[in-house]
Amino acid sequence: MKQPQYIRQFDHVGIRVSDRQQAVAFYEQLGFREIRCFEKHEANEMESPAGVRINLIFNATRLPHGRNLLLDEPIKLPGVTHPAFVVDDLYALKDWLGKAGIAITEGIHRLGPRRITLFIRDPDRNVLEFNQLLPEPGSVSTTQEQSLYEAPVMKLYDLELSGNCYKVRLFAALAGIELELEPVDIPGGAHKRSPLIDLNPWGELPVLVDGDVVLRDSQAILVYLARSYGGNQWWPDGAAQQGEVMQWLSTAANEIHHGPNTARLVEKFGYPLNKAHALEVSAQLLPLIEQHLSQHQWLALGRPTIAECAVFPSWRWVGKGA
Ligand SMILES: N[C@@H](CCC(=O)N[C@@H](CS)C(=O)NCC(=O)O)C(=O)O
Repeated sequence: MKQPQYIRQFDHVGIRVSDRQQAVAFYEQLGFREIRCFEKHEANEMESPAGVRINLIFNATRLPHGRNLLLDEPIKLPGVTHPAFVVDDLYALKDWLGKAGIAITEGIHRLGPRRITLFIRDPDRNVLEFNQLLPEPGSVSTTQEQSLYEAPVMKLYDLELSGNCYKVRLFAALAGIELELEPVDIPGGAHKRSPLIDLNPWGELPVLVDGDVVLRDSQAILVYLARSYGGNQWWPDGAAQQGEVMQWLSTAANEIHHGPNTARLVEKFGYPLNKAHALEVSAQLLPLIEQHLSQHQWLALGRPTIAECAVFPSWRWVGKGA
């Protein structure tokens, strides 16, 4: 049976934080003002000039390496992941965030037909989403309004059968990163002509375009996506940890590329490459990976990272001729 009251609006969202002073200062910067304290509940209430309310709850334990338990861990726990606010001008907010030194962790992207969006983190790595709602398509009158519909979506120049492109698609899918795929006709040589060759003079895929950022090389793209949008469970902060993941990215770009990848290119696509050498490299490489995986559940850091995304696509078709 349906309950008789319809829910009219949100009253507030509760956000748990670990350092009261730091958190209040951060949310004040965003325009909220403390209007009430609930000392018994270790919480306050803050309100924006437009009457949007949040409650900060001051009893969090800060996790090491600035991780967010709901979003930055490989095992996804149930819970409310983030509040999403509405502003009038998302680009003005973006400019201000840049000046205030607050990192944008995703966006500005178009998200569905209704809104453009960007994401930031608070000092406890709680995710905050900001949206500008798009006018109804029929009601758009000015060129400024029109341009909102052209908000850049991150684009991957892609070939479905390419293992290097697959690495990026796999990671984006795992980390929930929205990518627009732009298929490129490699057999027709589109990657050696303008506009692709202007984006990547190497004449190779994948290529990622995210606003002003243009990147070639699947490993570089994995690092960029993980660092910008994936959270540090995928690409850690510590030097030793980065080194541990990097070993596998290099293995992917070197031994895997010259071994199993090259053998596949000859076998499946008839590339005029040295298959005997590729098999020799593979014969040295594959037992090393097998041995590593017989002693470790994951390639690096005891958890899934972008190392898996770099290595798995080739591993998947070894011996399968796929
Ligand atoms: N190091 C690059 C290698 C990229 C690469 O070899 N891409 C292939 C597709 S998987 C390509 O574009 N080849 C161009 C060609 O065959 O002409 C990466 O990891 O992305």
